[in-house]
Amino acid sequence: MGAGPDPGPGPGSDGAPVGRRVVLGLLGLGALGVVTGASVQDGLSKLLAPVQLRDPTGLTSLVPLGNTWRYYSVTGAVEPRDATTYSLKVAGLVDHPTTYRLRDLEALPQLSFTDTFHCVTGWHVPDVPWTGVRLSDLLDRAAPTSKAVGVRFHSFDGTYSVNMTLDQARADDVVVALGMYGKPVTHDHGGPVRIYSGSMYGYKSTKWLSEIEVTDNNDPGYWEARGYPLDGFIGE
Ligand SMILES: Nc1nc2c(c(=O)[nH]1)N[C@H]1C(S)=C(S)[C@@H](COP(=O)(O)O)O[C@H]1N2
Ligand SMILES: [Mo]
Repeated sequence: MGAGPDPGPGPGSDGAPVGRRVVLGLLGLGALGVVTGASVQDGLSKLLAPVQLRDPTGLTSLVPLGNTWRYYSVTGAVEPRDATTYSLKVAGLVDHPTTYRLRDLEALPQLSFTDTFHCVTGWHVPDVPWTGVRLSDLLDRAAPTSKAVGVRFHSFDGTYSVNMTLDQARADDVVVALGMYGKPVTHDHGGPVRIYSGSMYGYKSTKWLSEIEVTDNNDPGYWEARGYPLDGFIGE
């Protein structure tokens, strides 16, 4: 796979849809990455993030970046938060609403496991080690009321949100992740705290997590309102 010649004149050449032109251009960039090494590929995958956002068809997933991360954000620059500025609210239909600082979350029992990350647009990253607090532990501590049926995750990017049913949110492989690859979750990956849901596609894993709101509904979140399935289970 490489920066092959343009398919040439023909009906598709002038009238090619924008998406196809973008992909052809990116194939050239991908070949450059293969020649010049992984660090260039990392840089490229960051550069490609905004392109991906304008690519609802997922065609840019065909770009030969290998099994590597794409950094996604539906907003522009997100202001970083750290141990002094970060907090996570667990609120809504609960008996014990709580606000956790980073050190509070770090003091809770941590779960570690390794899993393959799947974006619904086709790329995946094998063997990602995660560490975090089981969401079910935080929900137990908050004590949802009898009217609670859903959970809405909010992001301090101010825009992104995700729904899970309360039952889905209580699954063993849904973590409030503090660590990734044995280190704190980086800002680009949604740190200092993001969700990771092992059974679901990446869009269910809210980055820059600011609030876990227990609700009486399962209203769609950001991508769920834009056509991604409300139940984001991998393979369905
Ligand atoms: N706040 C926020 N969280 C988000 C997204 C986003 O755009 N904003 N994108 C989602 C999607 S579609 C995927 S595949 C993963 C990508 O995670 P990464 O950026 O760490 O690679 O984040 C998910 N969480
Ligand atoms: Mo995704």
